[in-house]
Amino acid sequence: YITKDGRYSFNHVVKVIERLDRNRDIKVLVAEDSSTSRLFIKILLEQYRFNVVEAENGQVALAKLEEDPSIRMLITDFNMPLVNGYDLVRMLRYNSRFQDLVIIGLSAEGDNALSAKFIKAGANDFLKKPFYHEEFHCRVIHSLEAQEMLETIRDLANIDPLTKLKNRRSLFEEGEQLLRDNALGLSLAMLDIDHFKKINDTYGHLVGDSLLEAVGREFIEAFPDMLVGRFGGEEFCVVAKVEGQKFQDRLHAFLETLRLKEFTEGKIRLAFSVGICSDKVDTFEELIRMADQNLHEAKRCGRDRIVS
Ligand code: GH3
Ligand code: MG
Ligand code: MG
Ligand code: MG
Ligand code: MG
Repeated sequence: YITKDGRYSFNHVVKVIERLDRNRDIKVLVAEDSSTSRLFIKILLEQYRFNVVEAENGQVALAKLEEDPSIRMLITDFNMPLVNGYDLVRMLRYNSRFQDLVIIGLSAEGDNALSAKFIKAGANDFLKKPFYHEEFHCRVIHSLEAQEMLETIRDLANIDPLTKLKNRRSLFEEGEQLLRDNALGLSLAMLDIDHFKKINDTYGHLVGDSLLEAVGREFIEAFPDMLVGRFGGEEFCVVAKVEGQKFQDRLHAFLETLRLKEFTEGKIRLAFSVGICSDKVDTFEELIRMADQNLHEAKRCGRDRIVS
């Protein structure tokens, strides 16, 4: 970071400015009963351009976090009325919704067991009051960047980079979980683009890629409430908790809108063959296998159709 003559390097300064710029979009909740301390922490955070919200006790903090899922970080005092900081952290971490919230615990010096308690309950870090401003800033930024990196890595592991849909691995993982959680069963559709090889051969693979990219966007827009994944090359999977006929109607409407769309300058039109399975099954693989059989049947009968 430091150049030979002891100055910050240009790259470092650019990084700091970019960090400050990103912080504007990061909402931080400060839970602290002392209004002086709260104001002080708010000012420190605002120096780093964070968007700060406040809570005067643990109960208010919990309510604010529940109503505003855009809060990314919580800085919480230990001693507060109604719900203390330690219980707040425990309650939050018990709920899967708050797993990605960055939490930093704070308390006045004295109780050495407190930092261990906070960390065990799931806080990312802990600071004793009074603290140096520099240490506060470093810990806040480190915890935040560690969380951001974790989320980046998780996305890289789970999301197909071209279509932005779930990749095959996370499709299976989430599909199996969905099946375990839904005793009434699921509906699954396997969709395969018709004659996609011909599109590649005619227009080139880059045009093929941009079509898959566009198809991914269409899927995300059309089925925000369902599990959608890229099963393989030009094969997609949609998994839903809805009953078979309703599911088929939605897919049908989706394919009709896609059919009318002109993709890219080449005005390419896409058709799909689809196999659906809505039977009660024991494993996710079984559901895929049966939908795949119906997909083959759709291809065999002339393509551009749904078989269920
Ligand atoms: P069918 O109607 O029988 O499904 O014919 P098809 O040509 O779509 O099927 P086939 O399985 O023979 O070919 C699939 C093609 O999809 C071949 C492969 O090059 C192409 N493909 C798979 N993944 C990608 C990708 O990521 N990008 C591009 N551009 N093409 C891909
Ligand atoms: Mg307090
Ligand atoms: Mg295929
Ligand atoms: Mg195909
Ligand atoms: Mg084929």
